[in-house]
Amino acid sequence: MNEKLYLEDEENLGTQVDENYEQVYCRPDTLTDIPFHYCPGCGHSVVHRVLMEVIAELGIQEETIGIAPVGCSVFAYNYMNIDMQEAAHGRASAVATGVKRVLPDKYVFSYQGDGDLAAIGTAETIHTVNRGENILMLFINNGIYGMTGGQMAPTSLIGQVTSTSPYGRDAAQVGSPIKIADMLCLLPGAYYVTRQIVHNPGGVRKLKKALIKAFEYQKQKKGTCFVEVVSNCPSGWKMTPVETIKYIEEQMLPMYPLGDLKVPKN
Ligand SMILES: Cc1ncc(C[n+]2csc(CCOP(=O)(O)OP(=O)(O)O)c2C)c(N)n1
Ligand code: SF4
Repeated sequence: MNEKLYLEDEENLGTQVDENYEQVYCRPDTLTDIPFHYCPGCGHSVVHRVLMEVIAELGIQEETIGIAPVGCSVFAYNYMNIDMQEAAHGRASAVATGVKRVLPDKYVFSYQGDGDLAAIGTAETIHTVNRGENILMLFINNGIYGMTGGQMAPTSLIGQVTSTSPYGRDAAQVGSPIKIADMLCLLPGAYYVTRQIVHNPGGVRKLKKALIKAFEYQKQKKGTCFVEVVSNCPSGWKMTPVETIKYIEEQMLPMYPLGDLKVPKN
């Protein structure tokens, strides 16, 4: 397919590229043409893109149902060009359970931030995984409540300054960060649990592979797949996008190490 291509850099904006060029990278059909509302540098946009690329490449656009959360990604259904259902705060995995049980042949995923999944939805999260619901739970851990003004989340780091911990998170007062993915590994219903990132190209590639695996396991009816993404929130953290990369690598990853936490034996 030789579509007309145009240069996008400032100097050559709109210049048509030689028609012999072939387009090798474009927006997948699984994303709508609506521009993301996320802050510059926010991990949500990259995760949306990767997830939708995977669904496009697996050819399951018509077979997939996503459950949108409450939080910054509350409007995920505006961007993801698939069937979507909104859920009340914290209840996405419960709604996903219902959808999957009624339509067991569909691919079902919940998409949730840490305030959603690890605070208000703790009970739903634990019991969904304990039941081994055959869904993908995609967990965006940015260590903060992004949408409502950067309050402390269960995942906030010790000493982390947030709008509700202005002197830094104090474990003696509010407890320690909860490693949700590690906890869920203990439940027999958790089939595949992994922690990934999206702030560098290698991380994006690995997340993509993890999501492909999760959908394959779902097809094989193996149980709950839980994919955590350690993500950045420049606005909530009051940092530039570049500063958030350093913060993730130096502060967050020691607490939330990357890689597979639970994988099938064979
Ligand atoms: C029952 C209920 N309580 C509180 C809120 C307010 N609220 C909306 S979004 C949000 C925090 C979301 O944070 P998170 O899930 O981490 O997502 P992020 O915005 O960081 O992506 C809260 C507390 C709500 N909508 N409903
Ligand atoms: S507040 Fe944070 S999580 Fe929300 S859109 Fe902005 S950067 Fe993303």
